[in-house]
Amino acid sequence: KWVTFSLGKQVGKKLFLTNGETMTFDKVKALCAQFQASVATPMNQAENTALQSLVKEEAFLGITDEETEGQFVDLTGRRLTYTNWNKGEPNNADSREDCVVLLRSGGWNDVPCSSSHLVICEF
Ligand code: GN1
Ligand code: CA
Repeated sequence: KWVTFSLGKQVGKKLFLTNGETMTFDKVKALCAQFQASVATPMNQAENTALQSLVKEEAFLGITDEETEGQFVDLTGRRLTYTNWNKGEPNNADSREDCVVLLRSGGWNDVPCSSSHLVICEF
């Protein structure tokens, strides 16, 4: 099956690309990995703003606390050096929010990994 990345944004050496599809977090990870890419993980405010300007819907970030509740890490397991949590987040609502989305405001919210959101890969 062909995947076309139709929308992208470069910031520094990093390139964010999306094909506009929404899917669960496991599928986002698998799709990005298929292209030797990772799931979008903003490392600073410039990258977060670039991501925010790229799309008009909530998108998964490559950040989870699946391993240790309350300890959010990137997909290489490293603790975060930059965060942009929305007010009141992360709140682990219903005790089942281990994934993270970028909100339209640019803020971050933890959500269930089983929910479907936009895929953005980073190269
Ligand atoms: C949403 O629907 P509600 O209010 O229970 C959101 C949570 C947020 C919360 C913020 C699945 O929860 O992650 O923390 O709003 N749930 C989902 O008020 O996106
Ligand atoms: Ca939440």
